[in-house]
Amino acid sequence: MPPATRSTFARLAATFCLAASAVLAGAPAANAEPQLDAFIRSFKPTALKAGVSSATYDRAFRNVSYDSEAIEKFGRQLEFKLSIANYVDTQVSDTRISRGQDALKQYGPVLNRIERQYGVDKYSVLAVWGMETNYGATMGGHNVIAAISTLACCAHRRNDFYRKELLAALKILEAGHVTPENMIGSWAGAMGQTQFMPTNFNPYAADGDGDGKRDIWNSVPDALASTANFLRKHGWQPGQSWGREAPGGNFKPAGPNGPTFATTANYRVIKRYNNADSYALAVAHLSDRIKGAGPFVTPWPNHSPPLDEAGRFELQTHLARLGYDVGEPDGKIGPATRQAITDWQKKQGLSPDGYASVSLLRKMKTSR
Ligand SMILES: [Ca+2]
Repeated sequence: MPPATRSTFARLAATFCLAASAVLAGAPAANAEPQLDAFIRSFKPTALKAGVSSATYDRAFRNVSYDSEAIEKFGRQLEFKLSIANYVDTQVSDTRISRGQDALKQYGPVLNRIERQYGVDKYSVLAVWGMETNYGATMGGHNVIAAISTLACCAHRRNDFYRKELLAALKILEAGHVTPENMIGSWAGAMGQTQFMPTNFNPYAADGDGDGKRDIWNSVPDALASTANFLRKHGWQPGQSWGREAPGGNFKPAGPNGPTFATTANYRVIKRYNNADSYALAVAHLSDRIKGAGPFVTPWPNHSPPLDEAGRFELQTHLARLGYDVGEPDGKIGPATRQAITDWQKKQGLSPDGYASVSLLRKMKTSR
């Protein structure tokens, strides 16, 4: 998701909806559905005035119902202060590197064409795609119109922001780039393989396969071209790298004892996608790793590597044994497991970052 949304949401820790969702287990509040229906009726004149046809409007909302998960996540999103070392290590996993290399083979000619057209190297384009949606595998699964209209209507704040996004989303449907059913995205409305917010679509989405539509959901060439176009229009310098690990570099994200980096303007362009150094360094490092480079030469100081799947499963089993609610252990670190880790860390007087590391498991195994 592009910057403005992700960083702002991360700061929300609202009590609204938490109590309700705990009681109703995710069911919408009793009056939520009529509230959304009323909103959909009242918003129509605004959409028509903006050039959306009545037919498009009605079709967009035909199968839309209240998205209780969007409301719940809007209220619940917490900021886990994962260190940059932990974040980069977790995100630039061996799986993500090898999938990127597979995608490089599969889409080689397309990537080369996009590199020539936009001047953005193919490894960086692939790395953004890998970070945003695991190369198109995880777009979020929400109907974008449902999620955004629910937030525009019924979230406790930022309704105007979501009204603007809804209008932009309806215009995308009006232009016929995608059908309402295929307009899939995150709970917050970040759409398709590139996770563009609807207002980012018009300026930055591109037609990579030449069929006249900008389909960032179903067309990989369109998604890759859109990412390249986004980076280029935000100032990407063709022929330049993001930077490199260098002793005496200008960027020391883990202090003087960790790896240091000499970054270029392109590193700052990556941050336009998501304004966090952890994200930008993960994209930068992933691009290098897909290209065949090795890990950073200087290790992160006092850093324990993330757990593999078996370790994550074991960690969840221990948390359950200690009385924490992690659901059925599945080897995946979701919100419940992260919350349980954080609670356990607090109880132990450790820094509560929710990071599932090898050393965390070691400590937990010996605790009572
Ligand atoms: Ca297209």
